[in-house]
Amino acid sequence: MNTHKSEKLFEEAKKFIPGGVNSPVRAFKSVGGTPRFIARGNGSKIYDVDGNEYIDYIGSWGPHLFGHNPGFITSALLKAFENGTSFGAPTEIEVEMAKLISELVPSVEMVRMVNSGTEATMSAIRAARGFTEKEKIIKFEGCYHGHGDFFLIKAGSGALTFGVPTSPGVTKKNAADTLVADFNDINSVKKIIEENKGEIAAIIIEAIAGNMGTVSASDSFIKQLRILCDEEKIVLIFDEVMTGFRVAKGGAQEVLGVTPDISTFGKIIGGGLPVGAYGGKKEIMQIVSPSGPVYQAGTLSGNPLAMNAGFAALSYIKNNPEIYLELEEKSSYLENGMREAMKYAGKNFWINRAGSMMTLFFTSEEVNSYEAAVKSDTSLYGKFFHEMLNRGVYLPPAQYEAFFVSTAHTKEDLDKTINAAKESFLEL
Ligand code: KE4
Repeated sequence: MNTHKSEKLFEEAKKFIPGGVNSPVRAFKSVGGTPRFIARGNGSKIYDVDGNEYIDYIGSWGPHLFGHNPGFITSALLKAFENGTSFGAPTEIEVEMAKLISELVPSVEMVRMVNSGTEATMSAIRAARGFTEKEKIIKFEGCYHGHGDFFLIKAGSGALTFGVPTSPGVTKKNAADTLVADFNDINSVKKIIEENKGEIAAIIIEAIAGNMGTVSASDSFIKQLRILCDEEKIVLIFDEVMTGFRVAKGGAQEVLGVTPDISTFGKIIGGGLPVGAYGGKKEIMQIVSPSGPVYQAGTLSGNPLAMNAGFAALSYIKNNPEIYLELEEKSSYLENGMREAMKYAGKNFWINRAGSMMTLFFTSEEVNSYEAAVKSDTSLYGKFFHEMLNRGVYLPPAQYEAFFVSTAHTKEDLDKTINAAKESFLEL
């Protein structure tokens, strides 16, 4: 496969951009090789600068539920564009967007738009601290909530991939207020709460985690977590930046049947443009400026371009809820095909799937916790990744990520992927 132009661009990029990329996980560091510089995307495909075509399972790390450049989003964007890009003043589309999010996710009585998932989670924590007048938070090892200082403690995603789950630059004082529990282990949460009685403002969780790879909270764990938060007057925050509108129309909270106090969103709600949001109980959200004293602001928050793209995406979901049946059918077909491919090649790796997000862990043991996830053989993953890439299938360049099926993926794409996996497993 010719990657000459990508190689040249990567050398150039590294002179001016840290690691040559604007987000670490894109650099192929944990799998090695040259990251592909992408020229364009269309439907389920992306094309690199050397003209190579790939079936895309990253989908920009989650936003592209409908694949690249779906017509209904592109046309909404172009129409919005003619009226101007941003005014720094309220617009009607922001009201429509807030109402639609609230309609699709009933626990969200009030919502504030921001520009990234990180902004959403940071702001949700600040609101919870302001509302409870308590300072400490609990997160879970392996969960990733963006790059806010107090989240980069035993974090997942790229932080885990690069072996710096606790990042330099995060002060000890900042880290001291972030307590870390074990995912799916309710006793680890109870222990922390007992040791910090009356001091915990919020617990934030990816209820269906995607950033240690895909690992879902167990039914009993997440239900006990809800009870604990009620008993201890702790704000329960579901980070649905990845799972929101991905695993179901109502997100992880619909799948698990547990209602958080605040939810955070990103990715899909931007229709491919930069957006984040946090929202939940009115009594909590009212505390956010200017209705309350908790300050949070953003120049481009709720900008008309991102709002029109996001509104088109969420309206499509509202008017076509059957897409989740289609996504389930395609994703289970792919999962079963991958299992068949492994059997054919005499391999026995673990797959976790939640709707149209899934992860192939290079371990034979069940993965229902962070400890189990990190037993994966990341170098074997790297070999598999390149075998698939060379066969035109673009998976995440890191073991501790989820990959995504979109409505744009065709049966032909899935069959090609399964065949590529069969051949790739035989090379391991
Ligand atoms: P952003 O700030 O990257 O928009 O969102 C941060 C974030 C928050 N919460 C969850 C559950 C997330 O998955 C993310 C971001 N996800 C990663 C992929 N694992 C983004 C990809 C990247 O870092 O380049």
